[in-house]
Amino acid sequence: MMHLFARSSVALVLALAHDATAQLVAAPPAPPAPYGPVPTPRQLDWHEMEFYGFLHFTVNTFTDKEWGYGDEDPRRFAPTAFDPDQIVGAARACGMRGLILTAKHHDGFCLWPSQYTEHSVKRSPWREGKGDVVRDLAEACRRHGLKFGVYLSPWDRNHKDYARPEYLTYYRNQMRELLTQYGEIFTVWFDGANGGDGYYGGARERRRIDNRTYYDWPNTWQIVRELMPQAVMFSDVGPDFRWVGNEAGIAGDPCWATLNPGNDAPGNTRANLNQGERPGTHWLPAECDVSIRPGWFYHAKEDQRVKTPAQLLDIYYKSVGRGACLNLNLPPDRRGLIHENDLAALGEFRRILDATFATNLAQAATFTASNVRGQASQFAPARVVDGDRYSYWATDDAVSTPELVVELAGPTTFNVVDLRECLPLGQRIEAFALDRWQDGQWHTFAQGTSIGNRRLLRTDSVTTAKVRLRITQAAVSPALAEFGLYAEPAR
Ligand code: FUL
Repeated sequence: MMHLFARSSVALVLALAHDATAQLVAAPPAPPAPYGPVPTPRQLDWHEMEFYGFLHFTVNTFTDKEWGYGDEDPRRFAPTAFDPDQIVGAARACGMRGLILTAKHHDGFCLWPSQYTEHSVKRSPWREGKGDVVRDLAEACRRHGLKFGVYLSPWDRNHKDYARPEYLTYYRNQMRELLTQYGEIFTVWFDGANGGDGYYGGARERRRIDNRTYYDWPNTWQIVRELMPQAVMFSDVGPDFRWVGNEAGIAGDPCWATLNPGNDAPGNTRANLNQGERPGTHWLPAECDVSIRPGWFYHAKEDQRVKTPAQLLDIYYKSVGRGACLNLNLPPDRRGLIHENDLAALGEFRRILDATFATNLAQAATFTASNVRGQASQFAPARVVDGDRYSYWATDDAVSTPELVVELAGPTTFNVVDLRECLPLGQRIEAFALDRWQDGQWHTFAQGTSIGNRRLLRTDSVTTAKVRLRITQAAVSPALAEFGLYAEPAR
């Protein structure tokens, strides 16, 4: 993505050379210097995904549990009509750009035929023990153009060696299997949960670990870096993206992409995960994980408790719309399919999002800024509607609180404002206000703080011919990549 960033700037300069109306300066001004910690190329790719899904599927689906004890008979895993294309198709249709499968949840049952344990699909009647859920879903994701990721629970209530050093070798061997046999993996998701008691090879006891030291995370993470360098890793505190601090899908307001993790570890954090921290030592943006149902696994008793399209939209605006990524869990049922009720909610959710974002009502507007960096077209305010998240309106270094007036073709009605910063330059803007022009004066209709990857503000319905964005506080001169006005369809 850094390449893309550089390429688009070069293309722009070349285009300007042929543009007689452009006000060219002798030497085009340099882009603003990046501020604070900035995202790596793999984090930028992840930010671009914005919305992807979780698949919680294992023996729990058949035992009706959320956390299996680890003594489940592998024969319990018996989907009757498993269809990876139906599952991945549902994810794609609702706009997800990837899926993360619980290859192994806390109960230790493996959805792939790991050579390191018999506690897996090898012992399941499903496909006579020859099946591989990880392979089927990885391949279906590729067929449908989605990225594929894995959840490999560090806590293993089945394994006899859990809590001893030997288990770490087992865990890392399994990680290597997943990262070498299934093609590209976009993320590895490290859960911080550990409830202590479990089957543990028949010991049936409580085992405690020190979650700061037991897993030796730096060396486990190094395996992922070596085998899958472009993959991003999740845990409560990264290293690439963080937990948002709740399982309701709601990012803080503000939600900064930076954090001071210190020596926090998964399952043992003091940092402000929900809002992030500013200034922060690390670029560690938030992921909002939430299930479409009350539980993470499928339970028939929750068939009538699927989140409504309105609830899903609210989550979308409070996760993606606060600069985080949304990881929405879709639990396959006992057939091995996404249930009809979930499909119906997702379909309506997507229909509303598509109708909302079909037309940027500011696309044809005239943009006038109080300051443009070096007065160069390269940094002109119209860059905010060129559809390129790596081109941007920027100001001179000395100007950190500029204004942007957006003159629309005529009176226009909208209720969603969409903003984005140019992330390779860091998170720069700290507060902003939005005004509408009415009866010869400006009236403030919305205010906010963090923007980062994306800020969506759902407002009362506004009708006006002129909007003003005021950056009221910024650490350094802002670099705004996108500006949009949208109208949600009438309900
Ligand atoms: C939690 C786990 O304990 C849940 O079972 C689920 O996997 C969720 C995503 O993370 O910590």
